[in-house]
Amino acid sequence: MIMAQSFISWVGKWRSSVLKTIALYTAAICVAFSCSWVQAAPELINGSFEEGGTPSDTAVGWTRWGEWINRETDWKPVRTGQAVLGYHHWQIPSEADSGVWQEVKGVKVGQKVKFSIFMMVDSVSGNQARAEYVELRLEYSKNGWQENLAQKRVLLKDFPTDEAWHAIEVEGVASTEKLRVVLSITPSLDEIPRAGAVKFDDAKLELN
Ligand SMILES: [Ca+2]
Repeated sequence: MIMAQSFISWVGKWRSSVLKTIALYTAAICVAFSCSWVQAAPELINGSFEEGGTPSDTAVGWTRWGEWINRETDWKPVRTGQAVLGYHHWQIPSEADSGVWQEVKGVKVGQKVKFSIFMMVDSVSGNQARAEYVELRLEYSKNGWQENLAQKRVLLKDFPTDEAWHAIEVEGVASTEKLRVVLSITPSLDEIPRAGAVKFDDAKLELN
């Protein structure tokens, strides 16, 4: 009888120590992997443009349109890694815009969404024109059409040309579970020659 009781008590202690160990390991894994399954949130693919597509001047995960918005691996400075997205304003032949976009799935309706990217703008001489503006947009699809959820237009005329990276961003509240983040650049519409590059790096999506 005494033996049976001490056996039951031993089993009880063993179980509680096993449970403690499991709890400890779970906590450790949670810390190591930032509880990613708890906070599972969509992230942008290839936000630093490091992974080249085919051709290699495209960036994996990003669809581009228009002229001269290329993934560049020999432009300096980069903000992180080896690659940036570069807009060749001096080579733009028309007034059409250029840009890239990416679809994001798994957003919750009502969630606040922030799309940001770092930008660096070249200075130009007096008889040359910088690109007109950069626009960040959050879009959603409705009946097969793209609609704007939010947009931020940044005029480049007075933007700092201090060879520093500056974050620009757009925020909105999701009305659908699928969004499109869009980076669009509009060239100068002036008569004087287009000049100056615009560089982009480290696109990021934040949700809360
Ligand atoms: Ca990069």
